[in-house]
Amino acid sequence: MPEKEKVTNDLALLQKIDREKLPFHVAIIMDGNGRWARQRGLPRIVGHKKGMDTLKQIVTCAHELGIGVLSLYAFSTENWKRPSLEVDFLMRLPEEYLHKELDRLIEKNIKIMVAGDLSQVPERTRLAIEKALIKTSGNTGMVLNFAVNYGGRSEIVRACKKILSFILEGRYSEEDITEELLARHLYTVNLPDPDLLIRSSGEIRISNFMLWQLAYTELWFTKTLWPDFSREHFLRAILDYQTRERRFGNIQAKAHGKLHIDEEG
Ligand code: V0D
Repeated sequence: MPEKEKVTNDLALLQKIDREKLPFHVAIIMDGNGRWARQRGLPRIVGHKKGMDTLKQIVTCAHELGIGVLSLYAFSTENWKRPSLEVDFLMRLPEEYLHKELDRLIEKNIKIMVAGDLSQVPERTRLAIEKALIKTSGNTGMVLNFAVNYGGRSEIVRACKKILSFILEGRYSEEDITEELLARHLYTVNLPDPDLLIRSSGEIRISNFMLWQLAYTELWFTKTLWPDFSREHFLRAILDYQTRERRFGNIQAKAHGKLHIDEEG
């Protein structure tokens, strides 16, 4: 599609969006980078690189819209099983991203957070991320939450162990163990649960991402691979979210449109 047409398309969608009903927290599984590359006979790392360009576009779009939290699944605990060259390449991406983007993020008052176990990521990567966490810790605008070496089940196990250690120290008792307490020991501590989860590349599953937090989240799937994902898809996901009635386990509303699969793309 020519650039001009794309922009008019974006504008038409943008005008339809109700600024009063924006999802506060949007989570994204940025899937399909490897497949995008393979379809073009290119090495998988080229797909990841292209995926980073998409990421930058979506961060800008989310910030302009006034999204409160953007959570991104960047690297799962399972991703270590990939070929070591690919893992090495992926582990260089946080540094590359931050080298180019950190000043821009700071200008926009964006706060970076990380969900996941950084103790196992290479030191250079960890130091680059920690520097960004410190530099943006006082920012009060959009939260950019990167899941790195993250697994939903292991996050819950970790929370249980933390709570147990507090109990053994006599700081909590059994009655203190509630859903709210457990939630406060997850990586997402003070963040509200995601309102909308987007997954690209046609896989219709959660893949161990934010298991606890996604309990009542609206789900939106597209067959589009992450490198081809655009502002237009992001806006369409938000528009679709705005047509849904959220029930949070209540009964009054009609059961419709809970799970959406993008038709084309
Ligand atoms: C590859 C497409 C940004 C999906 C986006 C650790 C997969 C590009 C980061 C990043 C990756 C992480 C932490 C942080 C700042 C940036 C990133 C990984 C992969 C794997 F504090 N993009 N990105 N991290 N990709």
